[in-house]
Amino acid sequence: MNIVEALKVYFVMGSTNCRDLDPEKTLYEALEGGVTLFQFREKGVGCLVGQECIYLGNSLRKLCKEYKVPFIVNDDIELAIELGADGVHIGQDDRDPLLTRKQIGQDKWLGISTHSVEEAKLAVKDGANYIGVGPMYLTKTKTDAHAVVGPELITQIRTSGFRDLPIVGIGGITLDNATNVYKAGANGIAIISGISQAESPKQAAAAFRKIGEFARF
Ligand code: 3NM
Repeated sequence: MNIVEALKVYFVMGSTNCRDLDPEKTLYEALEGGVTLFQFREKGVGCLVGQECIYLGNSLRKLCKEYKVPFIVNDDIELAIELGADGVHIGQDDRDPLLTRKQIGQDKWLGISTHSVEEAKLAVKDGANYIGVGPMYLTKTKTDAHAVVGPELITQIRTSGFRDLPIVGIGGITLDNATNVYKAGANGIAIISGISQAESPKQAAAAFRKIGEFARF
């Protein structure tokens, strides 16, 4: 699958992000609703570790395969390889991008979180296939989130010579503000709580997808 198409509605989730539904059911609903990419991000207080994490990861990976939706793992290269992931996403402080590329190989997608034009430039130099830019808006999900950068930063990156770079906005994205992120120049939106905490993850995912089909830069 083309990465630009895949980024359109990028669902990010781990077991601690889910409320009423279990993670498998939440992802199932999100896939039914039309998310185009999934990132397994098993982080935070009470997250699964070891075999339990691998077990859940395998189950989520299988679900994505059924829906032909690419599967990305956050941060953990060994887990990504174990699960046969389509790519890895790393933050600024997580790990060395060049080493990560070496470990995952040329065929897998490498995503890097960025919070400034400088970080975006560096990520491209380090071989990122796409960058995450955030936080777009205030988020309660990531406790150590960077200060809000807003959709304007995406426009700034685009106009700094990165017209064709695959970019996804992340952080505090809701059905009310998602259009702004696409309009600023993003190829897609990455969402945790807007889908995982929704009363109906399926309906929320479908609504984000609908916005993604119509919003244009
Ligand atoms: N990364 P929600 S913000 C995982 O700014 C993550 O890089 C961010 O969760 C960044 O959609 C964020 O619930 C949390 O706001 C996104």
